Amino acid sequence: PIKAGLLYPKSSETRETISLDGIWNFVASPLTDPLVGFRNYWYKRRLTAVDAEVHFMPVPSSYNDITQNAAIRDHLGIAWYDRTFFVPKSWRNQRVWLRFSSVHYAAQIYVNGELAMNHEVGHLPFQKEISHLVLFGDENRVTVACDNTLLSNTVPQGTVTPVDTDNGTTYRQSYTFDFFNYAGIHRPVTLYTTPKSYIDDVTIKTTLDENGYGYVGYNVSIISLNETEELNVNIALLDKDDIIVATAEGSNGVLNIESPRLWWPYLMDPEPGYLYTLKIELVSLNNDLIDIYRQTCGIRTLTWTNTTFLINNKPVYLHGFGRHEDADIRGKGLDLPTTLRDYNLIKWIGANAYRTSHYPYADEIMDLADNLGIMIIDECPSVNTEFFPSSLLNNHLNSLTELIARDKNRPSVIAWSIANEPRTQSYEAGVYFGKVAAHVRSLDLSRPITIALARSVYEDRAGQHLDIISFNRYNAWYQNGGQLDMITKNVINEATAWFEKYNKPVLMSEYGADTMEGLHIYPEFIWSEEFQVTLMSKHFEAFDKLRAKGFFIGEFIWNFADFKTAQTYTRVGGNKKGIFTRNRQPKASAHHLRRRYLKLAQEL
Ligand code: GCB
Repeated sequence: PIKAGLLYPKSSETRETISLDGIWNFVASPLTDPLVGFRNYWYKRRLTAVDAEVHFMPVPSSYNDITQNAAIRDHLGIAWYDRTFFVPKSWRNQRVWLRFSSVHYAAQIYVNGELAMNHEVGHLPFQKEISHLVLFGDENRVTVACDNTLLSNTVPQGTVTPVDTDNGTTYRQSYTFDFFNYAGIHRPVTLYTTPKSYIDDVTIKTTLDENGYGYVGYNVSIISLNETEELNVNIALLDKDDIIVATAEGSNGVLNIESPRLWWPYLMDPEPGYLYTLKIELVSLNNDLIDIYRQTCGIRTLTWTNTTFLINNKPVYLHGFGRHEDADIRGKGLDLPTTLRDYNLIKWIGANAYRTSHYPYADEIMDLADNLGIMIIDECPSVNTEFFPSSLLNNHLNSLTELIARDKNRPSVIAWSIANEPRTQSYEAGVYFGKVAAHVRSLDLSRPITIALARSVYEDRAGQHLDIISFNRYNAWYQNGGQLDMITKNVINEATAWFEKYNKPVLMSEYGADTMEGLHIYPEFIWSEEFQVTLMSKHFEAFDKLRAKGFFIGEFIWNFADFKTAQTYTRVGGNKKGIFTRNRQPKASAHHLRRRYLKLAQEL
């Protein structure tokens, strides 16, 4: 669990950054001797000097699809990475930090052979001061032990079972969630400095009053080198043109802005995603600059009732997708060309929102959502939980603590999704999600909480703890496969039943159909492009009728793009429910969705 801030490393007048992205050495530990690297102290030498096959591996990237070796694709257990780096002599009087923006699933990080930090749960950043471990003005080595094993107490859960193969007994990982368990160093690795006394964290909350005044509340946490040192904090809020619009002193306070430019979602304003910058300066008593950090923020409010979700006091209808971080070759590794292509497609299609199914996405992806005004339902990595041991609860709560620490200042984040499709029918699950929701509320009361629910309305026991009811349902696919005349009424009835049970706003967080690009069958037949299009139309009909009833707040098609899954006979090269192919080209459904989303946008 983290106790400190998770501010993104940025260069400034007082801070330097060095990227450690690039080509690293990589060794997959044999499953027959998974602990060999620890027993033989691989972290005390260069990996090129150990007795194992070394591959070159790109960082950031998943390691699975880089080689021609199925054993690396399907690797289970520890994988080792290392590289060397220089620490400039000039950094001697600074604190030196190392940040991993995510390693999946668990990681141990060694610097020059000494353990620097541990982290568990993928898709979330972790960082540690390593000043005491590095050689200044000299070469250093970082070694990563990355473990992708998923068990009953990991988030997400998985099972490892022994199997008898042609080559003897081995172990296999299985999991019930529907995406490939890609692993490796998935996001950037950054070496950076802070001064000895530094800005550790900032929390920003914004509100508006009835006269249109904006208020930016801030709370800065400082770490000082010694307790006797007297420090001041100077704050300035800058608009997009770098003009100072308000100033303050002290580590917490409220800035008043007379007529603020509000953060509006995409298509609700000519300039959506308007961001201010909170400039935080840490100064000595005689005003010498010690540290400076710039945090972007958007001025907006979120409110919700039992029927409506409002942004800046205006009701919004959410229309978008569930997505994945997934691309050919790099898997879940951060890929900026794909990221930008995706946002261009999101804008082209006229969506205003998406859910980060089924885990937190990279900082860079979230930054773009802030900038473009795309609303995010921010999901933690809890997907398809089947049973609820107490050791799981702890990891689940930690994942939310870290997610909220990372994303709390993002205007794009409009809700926390605390799970996807957990088995919520048991008494135990009801108690469990009561605890998870209470934990989130203890950290952030400014955003509503949801779960993408999938058990039936009548048996669910988690909805009572939520602010928004999201539900996933595959009419004419997993239920009544192929039967397009069994969609509209079922969707209307189910959404209405959720509302009647819980008296909370309802959104459909998943619906869709696997579709093989280029497969045309008419009349509509499952897997064809025609089938996907008509299945959507039948849902649209239900959504329009539901909106007229007043409690239905959004529609998210599954999925934005095709993505890789584990091998199973129901998946042809992966899940094909994308409206874009894995290569981000439109299926017929994308054009169909675009017509609807652009029409919806006109109503906003
Ligand atoms: C779901 C899951 C999602 C799957 C989807 C499907 O309910 O939430 O992860 O990919 O169904 O296509 O089966």
